[in-house]
Amino acid sequence: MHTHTDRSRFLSHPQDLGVVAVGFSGGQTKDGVDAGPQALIDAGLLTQLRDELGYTLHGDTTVQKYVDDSTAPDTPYRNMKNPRSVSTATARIADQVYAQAREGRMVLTLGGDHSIAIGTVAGSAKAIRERLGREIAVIWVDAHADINTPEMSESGNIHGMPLAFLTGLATEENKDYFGWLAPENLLSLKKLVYIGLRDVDAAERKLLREHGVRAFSMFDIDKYGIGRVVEMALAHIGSDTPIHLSFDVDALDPLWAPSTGTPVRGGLTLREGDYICEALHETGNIVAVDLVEVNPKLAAETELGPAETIRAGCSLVRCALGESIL
Ligand SMILES: [Mn+2]
Repeated sequence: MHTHTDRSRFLSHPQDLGVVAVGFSGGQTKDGVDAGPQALIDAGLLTQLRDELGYTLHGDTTVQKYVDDSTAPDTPYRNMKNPRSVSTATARIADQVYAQAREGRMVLTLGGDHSIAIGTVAGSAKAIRERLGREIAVIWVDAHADINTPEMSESGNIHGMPLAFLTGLATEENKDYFGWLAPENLLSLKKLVYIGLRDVDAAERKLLREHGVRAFSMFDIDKYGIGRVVEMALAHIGSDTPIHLSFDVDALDPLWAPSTGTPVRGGLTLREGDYICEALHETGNIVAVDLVEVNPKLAAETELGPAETIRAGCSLVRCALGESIL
């Protein structure tokens, strides 16, 4: 039996967990990532959080589908694919995350592709600003930087763009295309830290350099070790800052998480991933956790592929929410 610590700097009800289960795949083009949350739930994740970590669960008990019932055709706009349905879904997700977070609860969002973070981070930022008058920091654990502006993007897939919208590098007036994002809830580029990068587009690299965004690539993890990297990441955002952890399962090496849309070799070991989550939990500063890009339909031919990926995903979430070895 492991119990999570109730010590939380920013949550009034840290033992209460608001669950948002997002069956959404419109931010990219591969089938199956919308089945990620159900696969995690079927593997017992929510039961484990309730029975082993002692959380009281709120929010979704079944996965929401975010079907776009608009009759307008979802044609590309500014190079974005499915812009209308992603904008509509993420606006709803922002409201759901906000509804849980304003109660002072920890929020867990299960994706879904990483475009959904446009909603989760916006919802967290709004709730924390209103409740505490503070800005959040985002720790983005990922193989990719996901900070393409629509015009920079080579693929047009919005799951490669969430941080451009969230930080205001990409702006849009039209409410049907992310214009609903409120300027006061945007994330400061100084409060964004990456861990695990290894596949960064040239234009993104230039942008990260220009803006001095703190990023720890796999090179840094090899050089300093994961312990020191997390320490430096936390030092950068400051010890008195609410943390939203957005964990893309593709940050893990495909050995541990093959069932994901854009796997890249040379990634984190499962232990390094778990360590990041454990160490962030230890700060008592986490206010929200996303786990995204688990796609049980991919690497299915390897038989263990989906099962291993789901198992890894469950482990990451439990560690972020307080599971410890001893
Ligand atoms: Mn990502």
